[in-house]
This record gives sequence, C-alpha cells and structure tokens, in this order.
Amino acid sequence: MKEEMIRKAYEMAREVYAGFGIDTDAAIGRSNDIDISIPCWQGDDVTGFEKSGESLSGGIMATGGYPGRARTGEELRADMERAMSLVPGKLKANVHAMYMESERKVERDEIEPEHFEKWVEWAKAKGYGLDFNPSSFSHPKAVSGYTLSDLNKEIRDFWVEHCIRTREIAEYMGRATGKTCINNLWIQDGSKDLTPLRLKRRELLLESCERIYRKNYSKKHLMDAVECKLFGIASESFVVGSHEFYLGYAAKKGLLITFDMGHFHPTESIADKISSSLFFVPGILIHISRGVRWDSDHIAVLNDDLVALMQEAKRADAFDRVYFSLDFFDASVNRLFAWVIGARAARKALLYALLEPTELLVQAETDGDYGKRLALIEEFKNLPWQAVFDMSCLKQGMPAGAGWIETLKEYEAQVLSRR
Ligand SMILES: [Mn+2]
Repeated sequence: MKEEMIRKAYEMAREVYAGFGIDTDAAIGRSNDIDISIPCWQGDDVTGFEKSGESLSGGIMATGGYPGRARTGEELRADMERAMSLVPGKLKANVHAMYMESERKVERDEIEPEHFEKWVEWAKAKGYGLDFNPSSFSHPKAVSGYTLSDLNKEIRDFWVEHCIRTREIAEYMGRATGKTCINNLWIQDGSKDLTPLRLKRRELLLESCERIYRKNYSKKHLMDAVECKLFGIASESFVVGSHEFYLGYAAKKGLLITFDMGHFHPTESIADKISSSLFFVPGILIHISRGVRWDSDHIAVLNDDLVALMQEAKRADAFDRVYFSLDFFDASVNRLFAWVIGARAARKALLYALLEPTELLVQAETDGDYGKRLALIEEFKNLPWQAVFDMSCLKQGMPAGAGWIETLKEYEAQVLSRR
C-alpha cells in the first residue's frame, strides 16, 4: 500500500473518530504500548531442544508438515525475530522449559538459568521481554497421563522440582531483561475415561502447588500464573486442573489466572471472565488462541471473540492487570505466517477496542435507551479503524495491509526452503 494513500485515509479516519471524541493518535500509542507475548513453540511444532525423540503428547497435537521448521535455537530465534519485525507494538517472547539449550542432556528436574542464557541475551539485544512455562508433556515421566497429581510420589516430586526450577528461571529472565516475566503453569493431568479419583487427584495437585509456590519472589521480576483447561486429547473425561480449581487457587494465593480462549466450552467466551475475576485475583493472563471443534490451538484471527475480549479489557480499564500471550501452533502453514497473522490480529483487536467510543454507549445505557445502545454498537463497527491500523504500521516502519506477506515469502525462499 502506498504511503500517501495510508496518510490520506488516516487523515479522514482521524476526523471521523474525533467526531466521536476519540483521539486516534493516542489510541495508536496506547495499543502499541501493551505487550503481546509470542510463543516460541509455534516455530517448531512444540518439539523443543532436548533431542529426546519424544513425540508430542499431553493433550495437544501439532498437525501438518509444512517445510522449514526451525531445528535449533538459532533458527527459531531468527524466525521469531523476522516475524516479530512485522508486528507493531511491544512484544515479548514466550519460552517453554523444553527449549533449554545445553551441550549435554539435562533432565527437566535439573534445568538452570544458564540453560536459557541464549534466550536472555537475544531478548536483551532485541528489547523483548520474556515469559516462561514449565513443560510437563512429551516426557517419559508423564506416560500415566498425570504429573503433579500422579499417584506415585516420585513422579510428583520430579515435576514439583521441575516447576520450582521454572520459577527460578523465570525470575532470572525478569531480572535480566528488566521486564516482568510471567511463569505460566499448565499441566495436562487428566483422564481419557471415567475415574473415581477426582477428589484424590485434586488433593495431590493442591499439595504439589503448595510446594511449588512456597517461595516468594519479587513481583517486579516474576508473576506466577495458573492455566485451566476443560479437556484435551486423552483427557476428555476429566482434567484435574479445572477452571474452578485454579481460579480458587489463584484467588487464595494471589496468583494470576490464565484464561485460554480455546480451553472452555466451544460457545463459552472468556471476555465475560475479565470483569468477574478481577475482583478476586491480582491479574489475568490471556492466551489468545482459537478453538475449532476439539482443537484449542488454531491460529488466532480477528474474530468476534477476540474483539469482545479486548473490548471487555478496555471497558473494565484493566490493561494494567490483563496480560496477553498468543498460544497456538499449526504445522500446516509457513510458521512465520502463523505468528504474524495471530499477533497482528491481537494488535488489531486491541486498537479496535481502544478506538471504541465507549462513553457514548455508557451514556445510552444510563439514559435507559437500549435501542440507541444497540444501534451505536452496530454503527461503531463501520468506523474506519483499518486506516488507523495501517497508520500504526507505517509509524512503526513496517508494511501496512497485506504488504508483509511478500516479505515473508522472500524469507521462505531464501531461508526456510533451504532447511
Ligand atoms: Mn494456553
């Protein structure tokens, strides 16, 4: 898209929005000032660097065989960097424990900050923040389908130690980058079929969590989050870490609760959970994803769910307590496309929400004029937010509109296709 066209369209959009009392320049600035965390695991189909030969397990599955998967830390970081250069605004890189780097085999209960030094050095050089996660799946000590709630104490001890270490590493990441690191606990524990041991499993998970979160860290460097799920592959009948379990635990311990857009009933929107949970937890980590039938991990796109989520965060004035990470993986497309599509969708939704003339909706409602309220909601959908997003891209020196696609096709031809 020509720069002149973008500027012209923006000038008109700015006037239109000004008529509704919205400052588009301020909205661009604000939307780009909110971190979006980019999941490294989209770049290699959740394989990791342990060279364990374990295939992906634990209720998740990457399907597709698009060529060019990153095989090393260097390749993965180069790919992420390329994709991230096409996403306006502040970004973090989200890393799983299985992306540790070492010359020798290091077990998951032996990981140390030093195994993530390359990630930290890279993030510092690029100005990214980092987020972190324990990795409980794709491991021989998880074959029972349980980790922190396994009946065998040795298995539980192993995973408790792993999780304790991830908190140390996350704290190190936060300290080293100078940007708070969120360490998000998600485990796959659950049962394919009917079980009489729901209570027992949850008692065990609770006990494990109490050990994991015993140590206090400065929230300046580390924030802990716990993520629920309704079901996964092979945990269709029962998931130990359910919504109620973790929401209760997060409220009791002052942790962040993680809401993944793909982890609830297909028709259940997480947008409504923002204003209800923020009374009880210090903050919310949103995993931006897209559930499609049984799968929770499709590439995020700009859909009603994503827009509603950002609108609720805006209307609740909660951007200082709601944090955003993408969480999906798709091996059937160019993996950099997946990152850019998802991250741009998130940034667009943020901007769309920030451009909403919310005050006018509130006024209509307080006047009791619900017809006008709905009419305005409909009319606001026609406001020229796309022109504002294009300007946001231009201001950040990156292609507006579909211009990024060719950039990544070139990278595919020059880099990915040679792997
Ligand atoms: Mn998630």
